[in-house]
Amino acid sequence: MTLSDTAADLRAPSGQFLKKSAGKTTFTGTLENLPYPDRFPTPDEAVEQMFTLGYVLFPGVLDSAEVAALRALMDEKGGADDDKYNVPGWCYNRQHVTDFWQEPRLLTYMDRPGLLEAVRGIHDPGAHVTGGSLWTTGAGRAMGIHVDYQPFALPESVYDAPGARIPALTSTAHYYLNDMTADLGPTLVIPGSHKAGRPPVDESTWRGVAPQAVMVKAGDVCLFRGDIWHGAWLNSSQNERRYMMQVHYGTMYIRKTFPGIQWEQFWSADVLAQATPTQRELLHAPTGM
Ligand SMILES: O=C(O)CCC(=O)C(=O)O
Ligand SMILES: [Fe+2]
Repeated sequence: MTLSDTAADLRAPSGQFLKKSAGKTTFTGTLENLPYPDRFPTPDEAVEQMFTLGYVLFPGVLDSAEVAALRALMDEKGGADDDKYNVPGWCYNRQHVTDFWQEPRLLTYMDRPGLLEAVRGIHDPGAHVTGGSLWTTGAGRAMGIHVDYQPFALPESVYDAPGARIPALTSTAHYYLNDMTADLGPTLVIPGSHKAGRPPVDESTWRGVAPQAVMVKAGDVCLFRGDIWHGAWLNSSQNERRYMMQVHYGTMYIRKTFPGIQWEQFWSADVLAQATPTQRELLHAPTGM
């Protein structure tokens, strides 16, 4: 398959991508798990793996009390009418924006030690939080293989060129708030697939590598590049819900989905009072070199 016959239809005349995937990209093969780490990675190891495999697992970022608090916060934001999140013919789907500008209880989830150094290692100068979501999904939910952000096509050979270092412009930290099982619909990641340099088109494997499950424990985090091919396995449980938080990061060339903290009129007094200097830096909208 060449770039021209697969990715061309996904591009605007300017050469920029318009879509995250095309055609049928749902993975229905045999499910295998990503290797579970035997320890917390060092920042250098994490940064290196973000370039080679495109994802890193961080065990035990949250303790059990923090997992319970975050789940409770998600239920609180969901409100009393739980039924409204049941989408007829599909699944329970409750997703709220991480409202960093008005919710001080979210501040603690953007700068966890070890994870933050990895984020800075791949996005600096100017690594910042660009958005996120609090997301609870139920039985029947699955997501086809896609990229989150791959702004332009690159031939695969570029990634293998000696000395090449293709930057990740965006990344996402997924905080899992369940002990994951296959029937809860784990996230799927194809290791190394950011080197495809394009979104998937009518395919759910890359170079013969199948998607593998992020089979982690509650409180673990998976950080992955926006250009890696990923999706989610079917939630085949009777009535079990998967609780997950996404925190999106980007380089300074990526816009935020909310006003930067320098525009204080949009921010709550509580957040302004409680944000640490590091959190302020991450919440600041980049203003240039
Ligand atoms: O729910 C998941 O595990 C994957 C979510 C995802 O890939 C997305 O929101 O773009
Ligand atoms: Fe995604």
